[in-house]
Amino acid sequence: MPNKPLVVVTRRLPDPIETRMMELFRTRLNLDDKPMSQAELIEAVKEADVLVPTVTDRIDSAVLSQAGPQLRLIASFGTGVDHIDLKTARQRGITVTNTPGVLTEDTADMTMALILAVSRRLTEGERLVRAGDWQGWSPTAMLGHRIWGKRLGIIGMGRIGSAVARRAKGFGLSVHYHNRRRVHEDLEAELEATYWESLDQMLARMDIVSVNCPHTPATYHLLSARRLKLLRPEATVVNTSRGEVIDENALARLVAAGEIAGAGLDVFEHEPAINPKLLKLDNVVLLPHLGSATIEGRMAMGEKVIINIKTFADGHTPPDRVLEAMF
Ligand code: 8YV
Repeated sequence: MPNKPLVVVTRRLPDPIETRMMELFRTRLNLDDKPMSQAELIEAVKEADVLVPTVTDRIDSAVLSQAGPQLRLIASFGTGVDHIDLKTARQRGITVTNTPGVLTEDTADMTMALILAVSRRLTEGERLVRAGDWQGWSPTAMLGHRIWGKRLGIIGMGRIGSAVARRAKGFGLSVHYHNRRRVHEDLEAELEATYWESLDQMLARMDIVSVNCPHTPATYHLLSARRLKLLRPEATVVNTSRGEVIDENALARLVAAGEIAGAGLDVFEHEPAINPKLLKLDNVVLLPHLGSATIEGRMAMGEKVIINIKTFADGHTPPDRVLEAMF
């Protein structure tokens, strides 16, 4: 890897990050911020020493198989790596890094925001006011549900799941979780969290379910139609992870049928396309993948990308190297 590698950045990043990249590397920016097509990505990997993609790029085997031998690093801007074919990258000797840790708190905040928005009908109320349809306060109007004292089931007790649990305790929720592995007993004690080895059993008992696990082949449609049917009709579902973890069609169907009380979604199966069935539902809150969208978060993600590239270019193992076994 040359000391000043050719770095291709697929989307616009915060100005200070792009400027620093220009100082450190031979950097090719995407100033008009248009998502790159698969053909453009293939052109990029033929030349780049380092590719800096985001969640909007699909770095699949068709792209990677066209990469020139100079492509040594994919320094992704984001934590999830489901848009990158890790196996093919490994086979081709390409290192992959991500930006974990720096978007934990923001994503956990967004999870709580969705829980509150769905339970207390925030966006419905906002729509009413903006439409000029509010007739004034009434004792029985727009009643939602109290969250204090309810049960929250967290699917995926990693960094973000734990950060959600800490917040949830403050809101008086009792915390339950399902995870591939039970977390350390000290963490479980700190979070006062109840572990369910069986996801099915947990789902049937929760008031609110939050998806906080990564999307992998093992978690694709983890909330399948069958599992969603296990939820109680008062239950709500929020997702700040990846749309693919939930069978979106089944969710829309069950919410429409009143078999699930509502949902809060920041992520979708076919982003940016939104399932039209979801758009029709008042008790579903839809956000445009805002989980980590803070200025502070984006800056920290960019810093991590730079550190990963610089460390790698200097001949060392980058701090946020992604291994297939982690996902
Ligand atoms: C990021 C995310 O904005 O980091 C992730 O995994 O889902 C988002 O919050 C996006 O991935 C950036 O590429």
